[in-house]
Amino acid sequence: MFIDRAKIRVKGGHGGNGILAFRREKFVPRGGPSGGDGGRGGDVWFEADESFNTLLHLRYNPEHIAERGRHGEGSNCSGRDGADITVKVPVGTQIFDSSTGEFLFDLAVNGARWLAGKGGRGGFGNAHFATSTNRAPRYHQDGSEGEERELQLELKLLADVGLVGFPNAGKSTLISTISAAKPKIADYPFTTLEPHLGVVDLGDFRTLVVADIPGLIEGAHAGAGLGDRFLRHVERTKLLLHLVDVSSISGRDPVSDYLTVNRELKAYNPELAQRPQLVVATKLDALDEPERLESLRKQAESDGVPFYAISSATTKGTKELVAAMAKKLDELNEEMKQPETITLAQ
Ligand SMILES: Nc1nc2c(ncn2[C@@H]2O[C@H](COP(=O)(O)OP(=O)(O)OP(=O)(O)O)[C@@H](O)[C@H]2O)c(=O)[nH]1
Ligand SMILES: [Mg+2]
Repeated sequence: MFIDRAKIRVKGGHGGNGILAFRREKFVPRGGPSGGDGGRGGDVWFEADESFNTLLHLRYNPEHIAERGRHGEGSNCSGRDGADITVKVPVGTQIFDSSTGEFLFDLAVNGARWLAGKGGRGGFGNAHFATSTNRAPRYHQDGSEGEERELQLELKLLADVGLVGFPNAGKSTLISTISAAKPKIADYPFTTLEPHLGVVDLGDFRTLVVADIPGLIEGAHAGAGLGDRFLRHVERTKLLLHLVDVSSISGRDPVSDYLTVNRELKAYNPELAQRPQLVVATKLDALDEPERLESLRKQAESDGVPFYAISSATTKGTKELVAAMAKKLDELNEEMKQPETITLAQ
């Protein structure tokens, strides 16, 4: 099951108490204070780990409390520190304060770590307070509470390219031909129920990551079909491939499908509708009315969007498409480097 939201509570370990003790030993009269300090409570850390791809493991395990520090002991022995714990999350997980909604951290790179709940400080034992004027202090300090927080975690997959389109447009079939990903493919709508990623090998040790998400239909922004919540997973992509089925058997109108999906993108997030797109006509092998293809091409032209036509079944045009994606991404990366075009990330 793909879970991309989870609410959890974290708490750093309680600090151990310092204690009150005096050295008592034969032939050592008034041995002096010897109460040790308490140990520090353990911290709770988050770590981005690429071997995870959902937040499911946190759904049923919503509390993470680090170990408490041990109390100090006599003979000036400090208590042991509590062990830290690390909560592993998929790369791309964002952390928010669940009560205020405040954004706290983005675990966007594999191995990134964030301190979510700091352990409490250990208290000082009475030995700590001995001074020249007060050689036998009779006080000691308790350890402090660990930091406690309720957090909302949201996974937003990280990919370079996002696939959008109607159900059955051929999104999963395309990702299975250009990458090693093996998604479920079938001729009924909503075959894909959860997003997944495919890595496309461009040669020369270059790769690009493509995200396949469930199809969109008219009214997705109002919850129709699977709704539009999966669009969050293409929000961080730089480029959208907008796939439109032009085959005659689909019985659909390519131009109206194309316009509908764009409307849904806009309703979800106007900024996403402005994201660079490549329009891709699919299932060319099953096209027997060329005007279906032409009308879509004209629409893309009038919108000023680059247009491609492919068949994943015969792989016609897929190589050119991959090359075009790579080129467009290079251009976009280049543009991002120009200082005047940098826009502030939200
Ligand atoms: N003839 C032909 N059929 C194709 C081609 N690409 C995909 N199909 C068929 O179209 C149907 C839908 O393909 P999918 O890849 O599952 O479509 P999808 O866009 O991922 O659909 P959802 O996951 O439901 O949103 C399947 O039966 C595929 O075999 C193609 O290039 N040619
Ligand atoms: Mg699919």
